[in-house]
Amino acid sequence: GLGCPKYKGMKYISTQDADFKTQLAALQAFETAQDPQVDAAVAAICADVQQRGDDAVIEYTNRFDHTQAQSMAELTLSQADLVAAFARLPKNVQTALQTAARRIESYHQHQKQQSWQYEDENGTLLGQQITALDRVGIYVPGGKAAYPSSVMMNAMPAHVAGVAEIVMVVPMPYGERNDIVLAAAYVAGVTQVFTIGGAQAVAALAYGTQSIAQVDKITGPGNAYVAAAKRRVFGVVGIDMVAGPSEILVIADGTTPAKWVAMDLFSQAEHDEIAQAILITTNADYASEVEAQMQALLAQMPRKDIIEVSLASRGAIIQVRNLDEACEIANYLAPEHLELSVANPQNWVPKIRHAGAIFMGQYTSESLGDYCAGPNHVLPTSRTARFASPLGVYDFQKRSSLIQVSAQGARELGQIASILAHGEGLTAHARAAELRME
Ligand code: HSO
Ligand code: ZN
Repeated sequence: GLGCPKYKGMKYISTQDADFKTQLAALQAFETAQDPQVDAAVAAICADVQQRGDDAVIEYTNRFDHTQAQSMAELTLSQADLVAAFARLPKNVQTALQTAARRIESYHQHQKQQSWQYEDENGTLLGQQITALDRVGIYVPGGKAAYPSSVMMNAMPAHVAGVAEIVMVVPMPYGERNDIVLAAAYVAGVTQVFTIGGAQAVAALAYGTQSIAQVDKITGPGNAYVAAAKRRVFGVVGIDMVAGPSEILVIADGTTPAKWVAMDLFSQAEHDEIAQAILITTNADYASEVEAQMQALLAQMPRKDIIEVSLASRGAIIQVRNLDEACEIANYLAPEHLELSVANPQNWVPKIRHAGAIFMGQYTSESLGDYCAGPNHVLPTSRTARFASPLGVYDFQKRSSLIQVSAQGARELGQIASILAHGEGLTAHARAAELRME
């Protein structure tokens, strides 16, 4: 209102509080309710696209994205369009994109799984063959939420896995194109682009249309409609995780300049009003310093309104007695991003079991990981780091089991299989094994 945002502060809790556990549990709560109206709308769109293909996609695109396309060709970009978008960018942006792409690529090269085989004692060959998916779809949101960095983070692991066709869909409301997004697609190896979005784009990728060949998996963030559509088509195609709001947890021992930590908390809070930023510290004076810095810095932030709501509603400062306690809380919260902003992070990292990405030491701002350090920024949120991992090359590879039984193996394994098959009353199974023993 008056141009001077009031810093409302974060919740302050301590492991010494009698109701600490309740307070900690309350931090995780956020509105996840799936809207039945969204679901119903998405169901109708998916069914329509499945039935009418291109015509339905064009109609929904014109209606929701305010375009006047007559054919899918008008909603299709060529490789030349991507190259042209890249060429229009300032030199420093081109170089930054290329350098980031190269770093992300080399990191992901390390994730490639290899096929393997071994021979057992009766001469049977056993193994696992790794293959890349043939064709994947990458959803990129339109408008303000279109992050070129996310284009690279989704496309690059597919590219490194060896996926032959990487199809990007990105809505272009009013036909406005985002050059950095298209340039990021270019440097990350995207092979085809359709300027469509929403549930209709997800359905088109999942079922295929006259102009869009069906994909095998769809990844990438999107709004409630996109998330609902991905859930709906799961099973027809693979999907990645359905991501929640961004989270950062900073464990600080007071050795990192308070201003740096304050800005790191802001950096994730600025994503969303329901993003979560938490500071855990052993040092109460330091906590006050970080708060004073946040208070001083907030007014300069263009997204101060978002930051303020995020910090006031979901943020917290947690006072702990020691770093062991801090690590326990981190494991319980299983944050998307964890900064170990402490003097000897290597001593503490073995104690962390649940976190999407761990940023070690005072120079490692989480934001470097968002853009160019190398690891993926698509990470498990909402405590799913207890069982899930960053998006990676392995999400675009699959495994086939290999079995080649020798004559001796057929006799030895046949005996076992025959007994178990008869036990299940499956005579053909038993006979198939027995025939090879004779
Ligand atoms: N921190 C976000 C990714 C991102 N940040 C994109 C900036 N641009 C993922 O949680
Ligand atoms: Zn970010």
